[in-house]
Amino acid sequence: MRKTTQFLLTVGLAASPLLLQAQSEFSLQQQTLANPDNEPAPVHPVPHERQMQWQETEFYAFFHYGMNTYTGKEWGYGDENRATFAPTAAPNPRQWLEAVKAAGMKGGIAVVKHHDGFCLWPTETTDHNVTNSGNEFGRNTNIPRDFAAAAKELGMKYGFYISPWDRNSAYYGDGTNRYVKDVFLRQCTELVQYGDDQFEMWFDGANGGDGYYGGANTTRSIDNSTYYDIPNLRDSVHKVMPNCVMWGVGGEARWIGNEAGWAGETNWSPRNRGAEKGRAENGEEDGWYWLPGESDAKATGGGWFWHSDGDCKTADQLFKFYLETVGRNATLILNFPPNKAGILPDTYVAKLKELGQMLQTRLGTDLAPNAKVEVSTTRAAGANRTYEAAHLTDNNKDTYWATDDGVNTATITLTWDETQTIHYVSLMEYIRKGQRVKGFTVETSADGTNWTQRASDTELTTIGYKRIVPLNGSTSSYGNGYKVKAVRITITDSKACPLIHTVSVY
Ligand code: FUL
Repeated sequence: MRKTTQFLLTVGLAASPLLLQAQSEFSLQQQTLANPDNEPAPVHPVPHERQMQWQETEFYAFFHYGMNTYTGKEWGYGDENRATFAPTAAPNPRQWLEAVKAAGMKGGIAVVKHHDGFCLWPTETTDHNVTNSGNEFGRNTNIPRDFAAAAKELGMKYGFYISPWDRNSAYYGDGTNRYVKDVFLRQCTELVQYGDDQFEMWFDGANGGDGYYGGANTTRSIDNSTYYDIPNLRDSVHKVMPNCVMWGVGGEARWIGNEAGWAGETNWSPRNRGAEKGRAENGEEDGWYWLPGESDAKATGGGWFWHSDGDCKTADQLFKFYLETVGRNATLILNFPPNKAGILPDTYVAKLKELGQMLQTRLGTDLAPNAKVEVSTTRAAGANRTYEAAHLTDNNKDTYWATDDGVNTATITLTWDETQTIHYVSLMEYIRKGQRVKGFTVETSADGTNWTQRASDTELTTIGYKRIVPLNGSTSSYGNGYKVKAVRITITDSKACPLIHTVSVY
C-alpha cells in the first residue's frame, strides 16, 4: 500500500492532471492484481477438493462379502450356482459399520461385485445377482442400499468396490464395447441410486484372464488403460458425485501396493501417470500428478473373504499398520470380512473395540495446545490473514504457519511449564498448496536447554497430509515415553517455504 502511494506521489509531481488520473487507474489495477494476503504460491501438483476430502477420511474399512463367502474361494470363476449365495441370516451392513466406527474408522467400502460378477443388489444388467440367490435372506438382500443407509445414519463415509473384471459376463473382453457400455458403466450408474455422496469408488487392478464368460470357459485379455472408457466413466461419475474419488484405474488415488499395511517413510503424494499399476510406497518427489497413496490391508489372516473365524491380527499389529500408513501420508483401508450370517463375528468386533481404545489412549489427547509455541521465523502477514505460530495448534483446517518465500528451513519449539510424558509427534502440511517438506528432525529436552535427537534412525523426510513420528523410532513398541519440558522440530529442507498446518504431541 505504502509503495503505491509513493509511486503516485513521485509521478504526480511531474505529471499533468490527465496523466495523473491515468496513473491512478493503473495503480488501482495493480492493487487488484497484487497478493494482498501475501499468500504463498502453490507448489504443483496440488490436490483437488475431492482428494482433500478423501485424504481427511484417513482410516476406513474394506468389507469383502459376496459369493466367495459361501464357496470359500478368493476369486470365483464366474460359473457359481446362484443358489450358493444363501446367507444364514439377514446380512447386516449396519453391524459392520458400527463395529469399525468403534475402532475410530470414518467410513467404509463394501464390495458389491467381485471378479465372479455376482452383484449384491438387484441389477438390470445381469441375472447373476441376489434376486436369484438361494434363500429369502439372499433374495431380500441389497448390500449397497443397506450399507449406504447405515453409513448415513452413523455419520460415516461410504463407497463401493465394483470389479471391472467380470468372469461371468459373456460380453467381457469379447472384442466389442458391449460389456463396458451395457454392463459395467450401467452398474456404476445404478449404484448412485443408493447415494450420490460416495467418497470413493474402488476399481481393483485384476483384469482379464480365464473365466466362465457366459459359458465360453475361455481366457479373455483386455488393455485396462483403454478398455474401460475411464475418461467417460470419470466424467459421468463426477457430474453426479463431484466429491467421489475414483481409485486405481480411475486415476485419482494410487495403490500403495504391498497389501501389508505400510507406506514408505518417505512418501510423496505426487506421482507420474502410468504409475498407477505397480507398487508405489514412496510416490515421486517430482511427480506431475496428485496421486495420493492408499494402503489396502487385511486385518485377518488368509484371504480378503471370510474363511474361518478367529484369525484377526492383534490390536498392537493393527495399531502398527495405522502408524505406518496414516502416520506416513497414506490412507488405510483395513479389511474385515463378514461371515456366512452376513455379520462380523464377535471376535472381530472385540478386536475393533480394543483398537479404538488403543488409538484413543495413545493418540487421543494432544498436548500441543497446552504448550507455548515459538518459531524461528514467520511469514509476513497479509491484509486479511496471518501465518503465525498460533495456527499450528488452533485446530482450524484453513490456517497454517508459514515462512517467507525463500526461507526453507525453520524451527518450531513447544515448551510446557510442567514435565510431560510423550511418545509421538505428529505434523501436518497445508497440502492444498502442494507437498513441500523434504527433511526434518525432532528433538526433545528434559530441561528446555539440553536437546536429544529422537527417531534418528527413521527417515524423517516427507510430511505430507500427516506424519506421525514415534519418538523411540519404533512402530511396534509403545515404550515408556520420554519425560520432557520441550520439543523442537527443525525443518531442514523444503521444496519452497514450508506451510505447516498442525503440530500435535502425544
Ligand atoms: C485385488 C483383488 O483381486 C482381490 O481379490 C481383492 O479384492 C483386493 C483388494 O484387490 O485386486
